[in-house]
Amino acid sequence: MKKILITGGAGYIGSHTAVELWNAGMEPIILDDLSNSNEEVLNRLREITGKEFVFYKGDCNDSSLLKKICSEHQIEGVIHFAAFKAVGESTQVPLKYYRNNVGSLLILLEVMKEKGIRDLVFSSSCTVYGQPDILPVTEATPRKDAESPYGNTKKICEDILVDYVKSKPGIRVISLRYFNPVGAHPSSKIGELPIGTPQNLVPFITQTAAGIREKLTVFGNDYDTPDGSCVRDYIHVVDLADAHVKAFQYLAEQGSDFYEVFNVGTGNGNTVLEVIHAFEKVSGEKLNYVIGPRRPGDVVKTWADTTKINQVLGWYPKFSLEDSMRDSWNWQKSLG
Ligand code: GDU
Repeated sequence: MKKILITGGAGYIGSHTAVELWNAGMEPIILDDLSNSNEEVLNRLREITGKEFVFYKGDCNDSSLLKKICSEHQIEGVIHFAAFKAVGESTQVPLKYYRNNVGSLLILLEVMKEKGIRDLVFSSSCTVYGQPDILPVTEATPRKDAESPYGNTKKICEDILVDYVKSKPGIRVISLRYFNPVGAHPSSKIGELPIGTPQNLVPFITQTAAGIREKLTVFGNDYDTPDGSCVRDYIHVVDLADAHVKAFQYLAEQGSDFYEVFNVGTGNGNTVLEVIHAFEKVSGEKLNYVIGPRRPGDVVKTWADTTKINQVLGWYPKFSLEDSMRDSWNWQKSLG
């Protein structure tokens, strides 16, 4: 069985990807420092898959640990999720973000070179597009200056990968530009575990409905959108996880020194108010929300053109926005 190292494999997207890799006949080897997760996730993965995944607790910047993992397992590919992702925090402590997010990629690439590991899937983000001039966003849409150090780390990592592949190191790389991941595993055994007050919309919605937050504030309803609230492309995390499986299957058919980027979204944009209403419909809960001021730095509207990933990887999303809201809500309720 092909062994795939998943850095950040105990995190939100990483844990769901571990399940989908296993379902597709690949064995995930998980490395995570548990800075945004916990060991219970490993138990949950065992409950879902019936398999105890190999787990290393540690930092992806630790090259000796990476080498140790690669000498203990014949790793054939890597998915590099491990990164800090809080946009606001990144503006306060940018060096922490550059060191962790950019530094870990450099170390990982060096270890991959030394150990002869060819395939890498990198977690990028639609944040690299900023507010696009034309919608939907294709992979050819020009990237914009990043709005935050976090966003800049994703852009820089993409640039590093382009330059590195050009130097002909013998590797094959796909960067997946995620739109907004939401939802949880339909088993409700794994999902997003935001630390402190959630910054993202859907965890804030579910925590409000659960009574943990008093009310949700909709950040603006006077934008140039169908109902005035911002538009995003919300992709179910299991569909997103499946895109990583398809990416590996595709990489296996490519020659050396290959680099491609793919958008991963549904191809549909939804407003904040539409998300709230979808949540209310599937949960049967009335959400306490108010309209507040715009959030500085918010992109007004963005959604993906998914033609490339549909045609090239044969990947299509299976879950709807309502499925995502149902699974997010069931996950929230499972937390008690
Ligand atoms: N929103 C609210 N109220 C909230 C939280 C969010 O109205 O309490 C709105 C936002 O204004 C936005 C939408 O909900 O219109 C989605 O907001 P999120 O914070 O969930 O997601 P963003 O699209 O703003 O953020 C995403 C990723 C980040 C980062 C960012 C870059 O989740 O990790 O990549 O894009 O812009």
